[in-house]
Amino acid sequence: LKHLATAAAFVAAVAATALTPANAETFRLSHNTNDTTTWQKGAEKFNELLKAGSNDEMEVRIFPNAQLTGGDQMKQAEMVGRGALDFVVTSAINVTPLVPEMAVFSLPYLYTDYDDVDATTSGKPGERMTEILAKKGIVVLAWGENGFREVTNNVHPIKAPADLKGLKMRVAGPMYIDVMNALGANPQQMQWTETFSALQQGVVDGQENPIGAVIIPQRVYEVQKYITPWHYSYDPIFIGVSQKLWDSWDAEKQAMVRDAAEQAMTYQKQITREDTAKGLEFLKEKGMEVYEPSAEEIDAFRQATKPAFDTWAEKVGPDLVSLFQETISAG
Ligand code: X2X
Repeated sequence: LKHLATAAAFVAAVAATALTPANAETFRLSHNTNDTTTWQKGAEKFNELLKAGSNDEMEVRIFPNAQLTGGDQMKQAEMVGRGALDFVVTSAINVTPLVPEMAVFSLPYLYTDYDDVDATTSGKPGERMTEILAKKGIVVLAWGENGFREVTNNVHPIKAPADLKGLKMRVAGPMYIDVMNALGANPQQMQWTETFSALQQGVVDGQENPIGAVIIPQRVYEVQKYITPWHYSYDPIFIGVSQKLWDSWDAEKQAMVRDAAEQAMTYQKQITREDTAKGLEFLKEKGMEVYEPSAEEIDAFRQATKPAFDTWAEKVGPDLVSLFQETISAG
């Protein structure tokens, strides 16, 4: 009898602790930039809001630098799709090996400004992409911003396509290989986590990334001399959650999580745009040489990248490209 009573007390104690916040559920969130970027700040904001919205019963532990996939930035989305990872903050180009359609966002010179971008992420194109990702087990909770990707290098200012000829350029994903080839450069796909030292050691001459989200916080200016804000490709980010985890929550919890993600990405987009707006001045102070191309010069880049646009428009599907283009021109 004594043993039974002890066992019953033990069971009761276990049941009681299950109800206390000490047993808060901790989810894993992966992203592939370091812990100083606006991706990280967006993830931290999401965690704050998630904790507040769940009375501290839910939280995320953030893993920067794609630690959970050994630095492999492409693999994170696939892991979320399989339910092996809970949350991801990742960008469109990183998902293209799993979902080629994601390359539509970053087609060269698809967008001219933030209004174009916002019209697509908040409209039908964003919804369509969300449906496509859902087929791979990834629930898109909210869109945020990596940004317009600008080109940097250590050899000379880039003013025209000819200036890229033969430059060794680090790129993140397959579409950018075709774009760089169209420009006459010598592209090499490389993980972001390996890029800083590759630039430092001269393994590659240049790279392209957004100013506010990545170039400034990750101090690319320390290892690169020249930057040309040519706005050639836009890259969104998003917070995604595994469908498995999502389906385990009731509607109320889902709404709370989505709301936290939306607010976090609104904040992330805002700080990214602020940091980008003052970015070129900051980079000049840090010793970078900025070349701001004219409208004619931009047009030359657009013409030169057209073959890559056409190749990838075919890959992602002409209907999807039209949906984006129609939304942009309607805005
Ligand atoms: O790897 C990159 O260039 C980065 C950080 O922008 C992405 O993750 C796509």
